[in-house]
Amino acid sequence: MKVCLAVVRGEMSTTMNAEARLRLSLDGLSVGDAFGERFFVDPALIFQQLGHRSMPPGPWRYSDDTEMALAIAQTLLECGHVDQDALARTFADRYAEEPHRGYGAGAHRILEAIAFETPWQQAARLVFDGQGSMGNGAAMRAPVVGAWCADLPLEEVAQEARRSAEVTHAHPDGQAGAIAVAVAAAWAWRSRGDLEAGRRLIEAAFEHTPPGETRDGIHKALGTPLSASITLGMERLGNGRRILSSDTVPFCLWSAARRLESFEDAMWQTVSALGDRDTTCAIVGGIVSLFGGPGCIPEDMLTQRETLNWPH
Ligand code: R7I
Ligand code: MG
Repeated sequence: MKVCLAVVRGEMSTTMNAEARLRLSLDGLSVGDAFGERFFVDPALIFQQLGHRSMPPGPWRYSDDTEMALAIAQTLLECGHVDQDALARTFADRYAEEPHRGYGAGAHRILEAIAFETPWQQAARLVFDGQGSMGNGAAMRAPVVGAWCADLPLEEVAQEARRSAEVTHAHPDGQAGAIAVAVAAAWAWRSRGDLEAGRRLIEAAFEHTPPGETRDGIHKALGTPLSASITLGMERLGNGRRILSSDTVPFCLWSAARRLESFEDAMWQTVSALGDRDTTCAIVGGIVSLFGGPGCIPEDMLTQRETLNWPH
């Protein structure tokens, strides 16, 4: 098992600012997204590669998970907080420029409407009979919110995460997934170096997540030993197959908690559950990179990922 040596030696910089944390988490998220996505591209190779842990050939193209995380990162750097109008515009502009990044079915409709000047408050309710989406799309991009806010009280992290989610996910459970993931990401940063932090990360997320199916799933994750097999974890918690917050986020928190100290192990175990593998790997990568700190993402993974297209 490859362990990030900086973590073990306790040499991590304690002075990383919000922007540096944001970039670190964005790298973890986008490498996870692009890595996981490769295991959709060529199903015949999946089991061979998983068995031997042979890295899929590059370049690894990233998907909507990274696109939307980039939009949040852009907004945070330009506005200093989750400015929802600015975020909606950035989501829509990036979507209009590159709509073929594997967006969810509801997301296409919402982003297209925002691009054509429908206020985001209305656009987010255009799907699923006006209830809004409870897809995993607000959670998939939320690690960067946790990274930016990591030195604020967790209640404030949760509030910013909710604001980042509301722009596209009007359903409370879609928002709950973003809250859980952002809190876990902030927690991962704050507990770096503590090799017993895994279970407490899930507890912190549980404590701040509003009631609903996602929170119920996180409760189940708390009752699933971190030593249990990935197969058992996936059977109990889901693997994102339904693309919902509730069948994605609990598994991701559990998988991240299981291997906080090794980005690479975390990626292989998460992708081995298959399911919504770009998104599960994006969420886990965005969290685990904050625990591991600078240098924890193996260079051979980072260099395979397509260059991030954004102005910062
Ligand atoms: O949430 P969202 O942005 O999806 C993100 C996922 C990630 O896996 C990405 O990598 C990309 O593949 O998509 O997009 P939505 O379209 O809002 O939600 C995703 C899916 O969740 C939808 O297409 C539905 O299948 C399902 N879903 C729902 N199903 C029933 N009732 C979301 N909300 C509902 C619902 O209320
Ligand atoms: Mg995707």
